[in-house]
Parts: sequence; C-alpha cells; structure tokens
Amino acid sequence: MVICSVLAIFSLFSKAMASARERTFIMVKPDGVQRGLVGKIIKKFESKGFKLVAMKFTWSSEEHLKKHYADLAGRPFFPGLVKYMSSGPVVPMVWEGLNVVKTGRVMLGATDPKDSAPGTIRGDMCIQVGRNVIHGSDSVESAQKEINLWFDQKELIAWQPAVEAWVYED
Ligand code: DAT
Ligand code: MG
Repeated sequence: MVICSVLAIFSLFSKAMASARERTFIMVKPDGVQRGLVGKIIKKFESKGFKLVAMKFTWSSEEHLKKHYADLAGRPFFPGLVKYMSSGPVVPMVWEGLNVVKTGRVMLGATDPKDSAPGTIRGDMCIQVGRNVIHGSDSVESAQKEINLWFDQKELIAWQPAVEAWVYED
C-alpha cells in the first residue's frame, strides 16, 4: 500500500518533470528576419519564461525546406512556400518548458494573420498568410521531427537558467 502510494507520487512527479522538459521548434521566417523582428520574437519567448535550448542563423536550401514541409507537398501553395522560405536567412530555435508546444502555437496566433488575435506574434506583426513571419511545431511529435531535421544533438544545450525556481512552483 505504502509502496503503491510512493510509486503513484513518483509517477505524477516524473510526468510533471517530463512536460516541463517539453520542447518545440520555432523559426523566424525570411520576412521576419528582413523586417528586423528577430529580437522582438525572441523576447516574447524569453519573457514568457521558456528556456532557449538551441538557435542558429542560416540560409536554408529548397531541398531542406521540402523535407521540413513534406506534409504540405500536395498543396497548391507548396512551391511558393518553399521558394519564400529559401529566399533569405532564417532563425531556427528550440525552446523548452511546460506545455511549450501548445503555448507556443497560441503565442504565434492563427496561420492566417487575418484570423490571428491581437497580442499574438502573427496578429501583431504581419498581414498575409504567405508572409506570416514565424513557424512553430503543431505537436510534440512534429517538434521532435523538426528539431532533428534542423539541429544536431550536440547543438541542443543542456543548462539550468538561474531563474528557474521563480518560473516553476516545483
Ligand atoms: P502553420 O504554419 O500555422 O503550422 P501550416 O502548417 O498549415 O500552418 O502551413 C505552413 C505554412 O504554409 C503557413 O505558415 C503559411 C503557408 N500556408 C498555409 N496555408 C496557406 C495558404 N492557403 N496559402 C498560402 N500559404 C499558406
Ligand atoms: Mg504547420
């Protein structure tokens, strides 16, 4: 009985720890870079309390972007999407924290900026769906795939922010 309770508490604790370590893939798109929005976008994730795990500044190839957007290969906008995404440098990042995938999507706002709420990144910083400044993973599974596509394991930095105890209650 006592052992069962201890195990139950331990399992709840490790579940909470696992979701606190959830990771998402966020990328400032070429229009976000060209328009000088990189700092503003990073600031939103930093001030929310999420932890930066990896980041780079890179100009991606059409071939790589076709892999990133493989799920959308059949859509009519796919060729234009790949061309736009490879038209300039981007800032791919990995952010970590409790429910970061879902919360990240909320922070981005709806795919089409005309439907994105004010206060969200897309709601405040762009106008058209084909120039919507930022990408964010839509599930934990796609986050994992996208992180592996854009980063080597050694580029994911293990560190403990000094403020962590002031962001999470336990
Ligand atoms: P999201 O980026 O919100 O995950 P998605 O995965 O459905 O949206 O599409 C990927 C990107 O493709 C999106 O950010 C912008 C572009 N896109 C989506 N729908 C589009 C459309 N109807 N016309 C033009 N571009 C579109
Ligand atoms: Mg998507």
